[in-house]
Amino acid sequence: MSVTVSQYAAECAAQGMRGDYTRCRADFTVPQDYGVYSEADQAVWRTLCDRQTKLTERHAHHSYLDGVAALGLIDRVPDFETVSAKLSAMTGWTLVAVPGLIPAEPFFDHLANRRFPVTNWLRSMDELDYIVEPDMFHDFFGHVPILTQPDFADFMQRYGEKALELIPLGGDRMVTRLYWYTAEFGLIREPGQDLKVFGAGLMSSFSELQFAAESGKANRVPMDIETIMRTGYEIDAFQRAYFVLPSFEALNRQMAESDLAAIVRRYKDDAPLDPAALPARKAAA
Ligand code: HBI
Ligand code: FE
Repeated sequence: MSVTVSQYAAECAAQGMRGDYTRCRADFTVPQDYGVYSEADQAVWRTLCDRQTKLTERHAHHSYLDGVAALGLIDRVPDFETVSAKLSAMTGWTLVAVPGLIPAEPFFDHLANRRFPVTNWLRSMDELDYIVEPDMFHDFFGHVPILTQPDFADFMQRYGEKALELIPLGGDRMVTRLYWYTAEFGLIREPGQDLKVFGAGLMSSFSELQFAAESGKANRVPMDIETIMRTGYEIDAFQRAYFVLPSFEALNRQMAESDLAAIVRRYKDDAPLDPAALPARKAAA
């Protein structure tokens, strides 16, 4: 039984969350209402993009950079409808505006239908380096450009579909880990290529992007879906493991070939694996 908008709106207000959930539709979306963005918002957007692109140009997978170029999102706060028209022509994905984090079930349902929820408010100038709740910069600058990459676009839809199947089996924590270590903190090293970043949590973080891409102290582990689903994580520190894909296609293949329901049934009550203890020595050559 998923939570109603009014129940969720009351919970979010009680927790002091930034978004206004009182105007949500039943699927937790709201109109973007571009007119609400002030010149201060536009200045924050430009400041964040100018600073972050200096890093993404160096460390982002080329498909992210191609997506930025194709969607054009740097100089002004993006208009979601305009971007959706371009994005849907490329991989069938569109954007929906939300007031912030929404319940898991509608979130996964949006992904299963190639709709990516993007938060409609932007952090303020004195929150540039870190913000507790994902804002429009994290969701848009971090998550959207890579949705132009066809294999990853397929993965995100398949992930949404699978998540809806696995939650009733008690797989909510394991499903969230799969999102965390790919869509949020994923790395990729294709044969003969340098290590590159595609995860949105890295793409939108000034400090962690450099750490994950450059530091000798980062624990980089070959991507394995079962291990990912069993491995815990923390939300307010640098990750103690980053999983490295050999290709986006390999992620889809593992998703298609793995019996995720069996993995959930087998490990759902186990203590999470410690990411710091994962063997990096096998890390992709
Ligand atoms: N809601 N708007 C929004 N964005 C998210 O990334 C998000 C969410 N709700 C749930 C959720 N993520 C998690 O369940 C995923 O990280 C798996
Ligand atoms: Fe995110």
